[in-house]
Amino acid sequence: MKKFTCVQDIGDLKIALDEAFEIKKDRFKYVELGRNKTLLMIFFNSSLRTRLSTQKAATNLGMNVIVLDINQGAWKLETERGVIMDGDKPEHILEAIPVMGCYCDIIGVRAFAQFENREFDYQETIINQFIKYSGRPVFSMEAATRHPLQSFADLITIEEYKKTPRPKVVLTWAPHPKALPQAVPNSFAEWMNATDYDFVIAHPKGYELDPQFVGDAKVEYDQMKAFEGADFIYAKNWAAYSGHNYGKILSADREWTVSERQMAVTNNAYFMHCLPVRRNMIVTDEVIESPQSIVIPEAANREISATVVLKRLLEDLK
Ligand code: AN0
Ligand code: CP
Repeated sequence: MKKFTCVQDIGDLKIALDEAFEIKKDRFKYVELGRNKTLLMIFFNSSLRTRLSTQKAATNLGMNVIVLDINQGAWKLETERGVIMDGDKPEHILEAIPVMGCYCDIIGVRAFAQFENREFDYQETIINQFIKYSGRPVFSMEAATRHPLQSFADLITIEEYKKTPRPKVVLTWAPHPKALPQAVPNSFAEWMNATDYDFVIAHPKGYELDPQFVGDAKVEYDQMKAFEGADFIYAKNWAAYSGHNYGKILSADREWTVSERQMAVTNNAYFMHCLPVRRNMIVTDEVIESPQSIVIPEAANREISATVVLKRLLEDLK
């Protein structure tokens, strides 16, 4: 594997899952693979799980790790070409990226959507510059439109907990006080559409995701109807995608907060969320603390998805 930014990069999901379960049984099996190799993790945004699980994954493979928080101690980076740099940004990303490439073998990048310009975000301008100019294999630690390490961990988790070969999986929008990117729901939809699960997306009108991610999924505006008979509920907030509403909050309707009322009509569904989660906005205390909540094993699987991805990138290093 030369890069990891979307579901296509991982190839056959069955093979990827087999590899994940092999690594879960013995996470140090490939500890020799990363000897004297360096992972550089670049964060433009905050993180708890991605930072810790990816660093752990790298050490499982015997790698050295360097972490840089761009907003804490690095020079502020200009990202647009052609700008006269007389403002507050002392360095251009077009120098910074190849320099970063000099000090490592693999680069992970976290760069969220900025919600200023949909085209800039949806063209994946930042991570694509890393791919183009770093000279290193690059993987996404959540970019503007996708969070594939999360979706891979979600898939592993569903495979571990499912009781039928073709479970009903519902991605539901839930309210949140701040505008959040579409990366997690886009990516989750992309990965679910690559399986043969029964996949439904529920959200209020106006929250339609980019059709390229919705694919053939069923879209439901009635949350209770979507939840009927569900085996997995995957909650997430996102801001509007469409047109002039891009990046806006259109609803704060707490009727959409996942509670025992909606869970009661499911097939005793498991509750999932990528975390961090705002309790009693996205999900009630009762549901997230219930035995059906699998948010912690889901987070634990981030180490597994990251180990598989780094292993594959290491195997393809020249
Ligand atoms: C981020 C998001 O919604 O994309 C990261 C989730 C993994 N969440 C927040 O910023 C709260
Ligand atoms: N789920 C996830 O990516 O969490 P962090 O933002 O804490 O890394």
